[in-house]
Amino acid sequence: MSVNRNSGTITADDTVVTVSGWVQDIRNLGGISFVILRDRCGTVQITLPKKKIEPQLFESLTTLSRESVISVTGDVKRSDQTELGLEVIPTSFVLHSPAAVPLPMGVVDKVNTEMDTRLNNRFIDLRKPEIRAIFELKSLMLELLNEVMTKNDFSQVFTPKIVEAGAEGGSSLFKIDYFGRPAYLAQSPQLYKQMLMSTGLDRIYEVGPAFRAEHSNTNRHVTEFISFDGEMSWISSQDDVMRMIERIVDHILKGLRERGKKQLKTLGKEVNVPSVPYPVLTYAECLKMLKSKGMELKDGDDLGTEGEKLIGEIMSEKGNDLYWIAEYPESEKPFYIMEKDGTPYSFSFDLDYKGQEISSGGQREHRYDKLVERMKKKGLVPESFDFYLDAFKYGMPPHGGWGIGLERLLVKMLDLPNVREAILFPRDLSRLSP
Ligand code: AMO
Repeated sequence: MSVNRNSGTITADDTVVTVSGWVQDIRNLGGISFVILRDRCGTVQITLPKKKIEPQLFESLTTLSRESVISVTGDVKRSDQTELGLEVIPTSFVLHSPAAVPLPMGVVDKVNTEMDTRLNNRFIDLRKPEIRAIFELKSLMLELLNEVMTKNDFSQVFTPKIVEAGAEGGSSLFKIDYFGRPAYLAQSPQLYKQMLMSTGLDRIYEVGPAFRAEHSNTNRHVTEFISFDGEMSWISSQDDVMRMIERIVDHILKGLRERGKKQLKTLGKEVNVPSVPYPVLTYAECLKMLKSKGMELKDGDDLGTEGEKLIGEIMSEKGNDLYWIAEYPESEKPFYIMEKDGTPYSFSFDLDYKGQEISSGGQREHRYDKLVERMKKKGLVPESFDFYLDAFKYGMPPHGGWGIGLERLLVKMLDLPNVREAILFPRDLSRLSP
């Protein structure tokens, strides 16, 4: 009787095993041939000494196309030549699915395949252990996130992704036809998470897709990403929200470092865990820092990608990977952010990680009249937001919250060059398939 084993989990105590996987490679050396079989756990060598194997079996196994899916049953033998110290001498095999020739791209070839080719053939790209490791870490990240949110008394919620009004500016809305009425794909759960603050669900979080019609192709923007949003009531200031985010990010980074060791090793990466609290820069300080580096911005200007990068460099020289940029001009921030009365600034923040914004948030305007005033100031028509504004008319606690781009957090942590690396099937200006 054979036992089923994953390729990396065969032990010297096994005598007869069945291993299943993809044919990664076949080497024919005359008197002896090798089939390298790969699965989720690693690779195993199937060794075929020509004289000792039944000719039909030898012929069928050694002429398989690469990436075909098979199960092999055979005897486990010790071997000094393999990483595992073991090999399998086959007695039978089943071909589940032959792979067509040629492959659209290689799995183990040492050539650097273009990102477009990789994404066009993502099912093959994901057969590479170092690519799969990214998604195993993303899954671990979710586990850690749920853990830390539960520990801090947050309830997980799900809000609609088909909506009547957008919260983050008109230009990035995707319009859809909802039974003849115009509707949009949600850019963020912003309006709903705030409405929930009026219900007594004091602390909520959501992990879900967010849609943005981004009109440019950059390495940090996609049109669909996973947004990790939180909202909390009864805050005294935006500082309460910032401390909460630090607790969450710290738990995630530490957890990934501890529990993601195997995947990090596969990727050849280490996770640096900065100490909390993270340093705070105000927007005004950032302008001065940029000026000292020759980048002249006017008060009220967006820091932009270049500005963010430059500040990232300055902070990294000081050993700070993660840092806050707080008190943005209110003109730069959406209507729902609270103004810092008597100044042109706001109670807002961004969390930047190695020169890239990974989160933004702040204290919200919970006073109905002020909120309506701010909407008008931003050129919005308050009547279009009645469903939202109603929640502010009948008792709304002071509150604040954040949105974290989950993929941006992951790629920055792993120093990956593109947000698409952390998305299985990315969507962007030019990509709608696969
Ligand atoms: P914001 O628009 O800054 O804020 O988005 C929050 C975070 O989401 C990520 N992000 C993106 N990631 C990939 N591709 C994109 N096109 C993209 N756009 C945004 C970023 C960003 O920091 N409602 C507010 C949050 C709040 O105040 O609670 C919001 O959505 O990491």
